This record gives sequence, structure tokens and C-alpha cells, in this order.
Amino acid sequence: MAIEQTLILIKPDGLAKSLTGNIITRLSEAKLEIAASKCIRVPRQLAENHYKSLQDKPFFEELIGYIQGKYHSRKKVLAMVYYGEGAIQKVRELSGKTNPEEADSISIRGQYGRITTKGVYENVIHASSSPEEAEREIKLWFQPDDIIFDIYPTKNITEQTTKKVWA
Ligand code: 3AN
Repeated sequence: MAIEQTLILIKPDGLAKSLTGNIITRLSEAKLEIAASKCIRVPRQLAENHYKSLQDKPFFEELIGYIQGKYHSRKKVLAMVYYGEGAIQKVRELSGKTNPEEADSISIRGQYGRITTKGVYENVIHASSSPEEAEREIKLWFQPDDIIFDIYPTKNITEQTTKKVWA
């Protein structure tokens, strides 16, 4: 099996339901390594880019609102990169099918997901579906220095920017 990396998001419903520990415990069954993690309030632009391939779907607006935390008390996601042999398939298997009602009952989505009365899938976790998608998604959510391994080629640029530092 190839060494891969995959993007995992614990979505706002997972955080609001205090499922972070349970989900990370389930993910540890895959014996992968956490290569990056951060808690992030999702800007609309990032949400739209992440779900670009679904922009024509009737549920797109709800999906964007959901990942931004508009329907939950926690307006943030926990984004992580997991690294190791066969990471993409292992995490997808542990996550279960997209539709939480169809997901294996002992998968993460089967255990913790639900479909709301408005028809939004609240499936607590996102996991990349292919190496191409993983690369696209990881590059949206993380910068090279956020990740402990050099997983994709990088280059150095010099720019003048203003940024927040500790006072
Ligand atoms: P996955 O997250 O399993 O890769 P995608 O990429 O097809 O599945 O869908 C992305 C997200 O869009 C899902 N995690 C789910 O929140 C939402 N979604 C997908 N299909 C539907 C649907 N038919 N109705 C409502 N929400 C959906």
C-alpha cells in the first residue's frame, strides 16, 4: 500500500456534540500518524472551494452553512492531516458512507451522523476520497509549514506582509 496523506475534518456537529475524542479514538484504529491539526472558523470562500464539485447540487447552500457552523453552537471545524500507508481508504472505511442512514452502523458516520428534518446530512466527519482530492483539499486548508512532513513540493517566496504576532 502506498504512503498517503488525507484531510480529515471534524465538522461543527461533531464538535457541538463533543465527539472529538470518540472520533480520534476510532481513527487511531488505522494506525496512522497525525501530521497537522488546527481548529478553524471556516470562511465562506474556503467552504465554497472545498465543496466546489457540489456547487450545482440543490443542497449546496445548506452544505456551506453547515460546514461554517451556522446550524450549531460550535462555529468551527477541527482540520487534520493523517499520514501513513493506505491512509485514504483506511479513513474512508472508518468514516462510513456519505449518507449516515446508509453507513455501516459501527462506522463513525453510522454511529454519530444523522439527517436533519431539512434533509441536511450531518455526518460529523469529512475524509478525502482520492489522492488527487487529498492534495487539493490539504493545500486549501493548510500551508506547508503547518504540516510536519514535506508532503508536496514547495518553493520559497519573499513577500512583504503585515501579520499578527504576540505582543
Ligand atoms: P463525502 O463527504 O462522503 O466524500 P460528498 O463529497 O459526495 O461525500 O459530499 C460532501 C458532503 O455533502 C457530505 N459529507 C454531506 O455533508 C453532503 N451531501 C452529500 N450528498 C448529499 C445529499 N444527497 N443530501 C444532503 N447532503 C449531502
